[in-house]
Order: sequence, then C-alpha cells, then structure tokens
Amino acid sequence: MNFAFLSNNAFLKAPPVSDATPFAVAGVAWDGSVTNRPGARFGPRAVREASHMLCDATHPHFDTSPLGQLGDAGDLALPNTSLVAMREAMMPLAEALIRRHHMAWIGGDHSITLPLLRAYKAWFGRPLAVIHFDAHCDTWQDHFGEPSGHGTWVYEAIQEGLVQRECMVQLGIRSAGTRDAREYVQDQGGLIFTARALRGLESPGQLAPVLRAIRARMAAHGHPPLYLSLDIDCLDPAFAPGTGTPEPAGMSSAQVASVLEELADLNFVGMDCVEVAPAYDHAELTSNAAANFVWTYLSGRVAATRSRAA
Ligand SMILES: [Mn+2]
Repeated sequence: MNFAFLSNNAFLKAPPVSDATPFAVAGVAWDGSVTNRPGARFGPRAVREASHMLCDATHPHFDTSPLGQLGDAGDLALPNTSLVAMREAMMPLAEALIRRHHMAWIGGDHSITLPLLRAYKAWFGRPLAVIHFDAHCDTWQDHFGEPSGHGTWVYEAIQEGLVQRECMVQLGIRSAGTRDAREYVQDQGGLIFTARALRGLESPGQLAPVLRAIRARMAAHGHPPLYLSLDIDCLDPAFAPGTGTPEPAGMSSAQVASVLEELADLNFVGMDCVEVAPAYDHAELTSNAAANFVWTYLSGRVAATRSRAA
C-alpha cells in the first residue's frame, strides 16, 4: 500500500529511523475526519519539504541541532476512509515507535491525537499533561452526527482518562461554540488562554504571567509526562492560511515560538503538529510555520537532554 500523497522525502533530510536516532518524525497522512476543507493528508509531505530550508538545522535559540539524533519513520501505512479502522491500524504502529523514539507526529487532521494519547497512556501507565494550541476547543460531544472526529478528541481524552484534567492547557481558542464546549477544559479543572486573552502578549517578557501559570500547574502535579498538540490553525490565517478551518484574530508565529522556546525545559514526551492543508496555502507560509515549530520543539528536546546530562 503506497498512496500517492505519502511522503518520499524526510524531515530535515534526516536518515531513516534506527537505534541511533532517539528522536523521530512520522507522518500521519489522514484527513478523513475534517469538517470543512479537506487536504491535511498532504500535510506531512509539505511540512517535510518546507523543513529542507532549515539546512543544518542549528536552532538559533537553543544553539543545537536535532540532526545526528533524528530519524524519519516515513508516513504510517493506514486505511484511507474509516476513522475506526485508521485508529485501530495506527495503535500498534504508534506504540512501536513510541517505545523506541521520542516522537514528533505530523498530521493529518486532529483526529489522530486521540489514538496517539491512548498509546502514550499505555506506554507511561498514567494520564498525560497536554499543552494544546488551537483555534478550536475540540471538546464537542457530537461531530455533525458522528461520535468522533477532529473536533472531539479533547472531550474524549478527558472522558477516557488519557489526560490529567488539571494539566490540560489550551492556548489560542477563539472559534464559534457554545460556552459549555468553549470552557469545558476549564470546567474540568484545566487552563484556557483564549486568543483574546493572549492579544498583545508576544515576547517572553509579555507572556511571563502565562508561562508562570503553566509552569506552576505542571509543578503542582509533579510534572506529569507532557504532550504537545499543535493545531496550526492556532495561528492567525495571515500566518497560516493553509488549513481546513481558518479562524481570524489568532496567534502570531512569534507568539507560539515564544511559548515553545520558554517552556522547552518542561517534561515533554512527544508532540504532534496537525491540520496543515497545503492546497489552501500561499507561498508555503503554513508548511514553513509548521516545519519551524516541529524543529523548535525537537531542538528544545535536544537542548533539555544536553543540560540534564551536563
Ligand atoms: Mn483547530
């Protein structure tokens, strides 16, 4: 099975995954659960392509490069139409990679995060903390007549006990939605920083109260294994037009970068970057932003490992 949209390039031109690559990237080229514009199945290929501009991949903030420790596992071979069949097929593939590598997953639509969290919970034997960037709360309990989709995973993950509720943190939320959906995470004990609450806070200094609150929350709960789920539509469409459900008045690339860089020492165990739909992109803005965030995350992990060893 080899669909035309699967990638034949590699993130940062990294070699294939092996025992010599503690970090790995894998694509999940699935977009069968989108509610508006389809096309995120082409995300992995576009994000990898964009990553090639990063050359030696030495990150200017961390002064380190993931290259040398990073492998690319390619795109997971998955069924193409059924959400249930996709998730079933994905679990053993994800588990095998999680056991051997610190993973960055490139979507695909956001429905891939639920099976990933199931795999992480099984591996760690405990619920995870999650930092979730998104324009959408993804706490809807009905997906246009279906029980599950790309806008339900937060609700499902909390209901299933995959997430430690107090350590569920959302940033950038701003889409239409009723109060019970929009504020569900907060009602469950978690933290929400809406796009409106984050307006004008872009530098590390401006974001200090937000960063402090997130750190305090993780510390208060003993720093559970922390997962980053980054929906590229957290960004304003000016920064990321190439996505299925764009929402104006969103975050800036610099704002997201500040958060990722400043929190890089937290106990991250994996990440995904989802919802890049290249057909709606302009000048590769969106895939460049996604590649940059995945690279920043991986560079931060390498830097954190280095400082722990020192
Ligand atoms: Mn979204």
